[in-house]
Amino acid sequence: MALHGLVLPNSLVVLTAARSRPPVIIAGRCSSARFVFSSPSANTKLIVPSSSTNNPYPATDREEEVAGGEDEHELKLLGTWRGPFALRVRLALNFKGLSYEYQEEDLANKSDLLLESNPVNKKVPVLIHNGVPICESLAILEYIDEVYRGTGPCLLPGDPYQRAVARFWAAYIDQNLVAPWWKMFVGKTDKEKHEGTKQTLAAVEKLEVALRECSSGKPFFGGDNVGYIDVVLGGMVAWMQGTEALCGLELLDATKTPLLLAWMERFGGMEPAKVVLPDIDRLVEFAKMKRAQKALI
Ligand SMILES: N[C@@H](CCC(=O)N[C@@H](CS)C(=O)NCC(=O)O)C(=O)O
Ligand SMILES: *[C@@H]1O[C@H](CO)[C@@H](O)[C@H](O)[C@H]1NC(C)=O
Repeated sequence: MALHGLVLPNSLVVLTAARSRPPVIIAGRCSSARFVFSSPSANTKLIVPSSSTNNPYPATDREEEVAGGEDEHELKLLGTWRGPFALRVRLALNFKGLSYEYQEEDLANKSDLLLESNPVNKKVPVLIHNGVPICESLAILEYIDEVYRGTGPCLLPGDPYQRAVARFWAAYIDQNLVAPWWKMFVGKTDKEKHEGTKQTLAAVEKLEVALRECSSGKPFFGGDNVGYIDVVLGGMVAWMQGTEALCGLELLDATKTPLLLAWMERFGGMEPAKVVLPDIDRLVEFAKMKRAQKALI
């Protein structure tokens, strides 16, 4: 396994920055099939794209070196171990095989770095690339995908229509799954909780259809590889798995959502996901405690 760091939530975690050798990032093509995460080398950042026939955006045949010095690859992520928004960014970084420094934030006592980096929303995640902050998880995912186009699998597809579809479902997940799930979990009244539950269940049924259509029989929303929708939904995997313990209902079942159920198992079992997805029991315990305290989670 290529992660030379311990994943200890609530502490500063440094996921190996192999500084001895500068990363070379090759732009121009997506290496759709190459999976770099499990490389035993410390220099997992050094990836040459496979000669894929995938046509990325903007289309170009020229492979061009866009980064040479180590300063070009200074990535730091501010997040929380449990937040679905920060998790999706960590998933993306891991699946692309990028090393980064991770800083756990205490949302009740935000760091100066967070307040300075995201003065508008003061929220996590924030990705800081060579000192420049990028905010909002979906914008961060697109940024990573564009800047490290030659590194690891592409998140967004090369085809503009397919990209629009992927962005559609990402927005759908935020609006129709993440937000209602929250309402189901911490709704102030029974009516609100009930509404949240109804919306959440409706969303997973729609996502079942989306998975069927996007994957065309392949393992992921992204097809053969984990893509944009996979990591966006991936941030919710532990919460989805903890739903029964937290809200008293099974979110996915083998009859109504067989594909999503299988997807969740498959995704959660992959090494780049396993190292960041929170332990369900710990998450459930933490979430129950915060709900009881009516505290910010
Ligand atoms: N739309 C944002 C949502 C980010 C978000 O809601 N982050 C939460 C943690 S999960 C946060 O930082 N909350 C702190 C606060 O609101 O003060 C994104 O996609 O990045
Ligand atoms: C808030 O965070 C700072 C460091 O960022 C720390 O020194 C301080 O003790 C924290 N305060 C509380 C109340 O946790």
